[in-house]
Amino acid sequence: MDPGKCPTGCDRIYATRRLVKIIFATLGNSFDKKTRYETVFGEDLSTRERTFRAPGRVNLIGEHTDYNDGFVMPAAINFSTFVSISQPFDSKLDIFSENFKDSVSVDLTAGPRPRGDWSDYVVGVAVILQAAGYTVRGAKLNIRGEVPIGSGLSSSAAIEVATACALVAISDIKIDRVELAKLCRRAENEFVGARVGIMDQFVSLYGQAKKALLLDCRSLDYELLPLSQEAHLVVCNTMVKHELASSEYNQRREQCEAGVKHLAQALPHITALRDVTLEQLEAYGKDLADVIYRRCRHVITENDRVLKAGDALKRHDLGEFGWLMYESHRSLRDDYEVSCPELDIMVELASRVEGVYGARMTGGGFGGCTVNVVANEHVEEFKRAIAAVYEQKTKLKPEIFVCETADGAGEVTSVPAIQQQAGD
Ligand code: GAF
Repeated sequence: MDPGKCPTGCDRIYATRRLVKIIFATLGNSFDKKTRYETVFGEDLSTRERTFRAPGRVNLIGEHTDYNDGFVMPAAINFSTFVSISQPFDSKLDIFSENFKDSVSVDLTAGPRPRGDWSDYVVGVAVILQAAGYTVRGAKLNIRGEVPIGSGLSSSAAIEVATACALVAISDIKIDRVELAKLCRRAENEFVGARVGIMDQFVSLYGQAKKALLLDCRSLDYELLPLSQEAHLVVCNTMVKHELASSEYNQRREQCEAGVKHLAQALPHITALRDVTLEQLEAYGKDLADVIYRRCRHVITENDRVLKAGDALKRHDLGEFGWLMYESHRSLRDDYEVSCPELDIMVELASRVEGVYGARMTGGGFGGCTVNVVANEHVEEFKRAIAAVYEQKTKLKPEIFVCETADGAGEVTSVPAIQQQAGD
């Protein structure tokens, strides 16, 4: 279709839209309080757009192990990001975020640079696809995210993966899901500047409803394990926002690398903490600084817990699974030091409620959510008890919701109405 012609012959309306488009283009990026990109960029593309959805995740166990080549066990959840994309028309990406009521326009041929805001997750994916040798066509993208931001439920992977699915579809790129997960992680590592592992992008692409995904982050072999029907996953948002891209996360990675470097003097075959046993740490880690020793101990013991948790799920042993969750939290709090007082309070309160098998912080830490495994018949009581006492102790009103698991990313026919969120 000729982009200068009105498809329905309504020339006056179309001319007006073109004028609006020119005015907005002149105003640059200050398009506050618009609702969708067609009102911003002046062209109604609703009849020829396609929509892609990618879910956030809750991590059941296996925290800060993915970037140590270790094991994780997340599940995809029914909070997603939706990217609606138009047919390609030139080398520009015109992006509108419904959440931020903000628009960004970049020329893909001009080597876009990070802006330090939400758009980096979108532009970064396009830039990295190009860097990997794929030809990305220009497009208009409308983005709506339901995953609460900064809550440890991986809104970042959801936006990256939904964007990647949309861009490869309209650019006719043939690529498998493993490669897509790796490129999305690379976008976050190299463009956004957070040195995250592969867990979130992988589960956003490979998750399945009613299943936990046990992933070996080195080989990327995975198993989908059925979740018990006797209990629900309940997520409690402390309402303390984490700063994942903050120096703390990257510092933990450096500390793990320092541990590997030291241990490799005695164990030359190791390339990651995944290769080290607790006995080896005890034998060869005596000269490590205490803080590095504890970081290593968390990763080594957490890997072991994930594998045990996988076995427990297979045996339908929720008691053992829950105990491993508490142990994981303790290790994240004391050895890895990525918890915060609010997360600790939330876990402590949960441990006292009848019918709770286990509870722990989920995600990168420093705020965000806990995940709780609660017997079906005790869920309502759990929600009531936690909400009241947590608010009393912290003066923060928590968001508590029963978490439905979901399938991984794919194309959808429409964007659902905004659902209740677990945060902002
Ligand atoms: C964040 C990161 F994105 C993941 O890769 C993972 O490291 C997690 O923190 C901690 O387990 O979600």
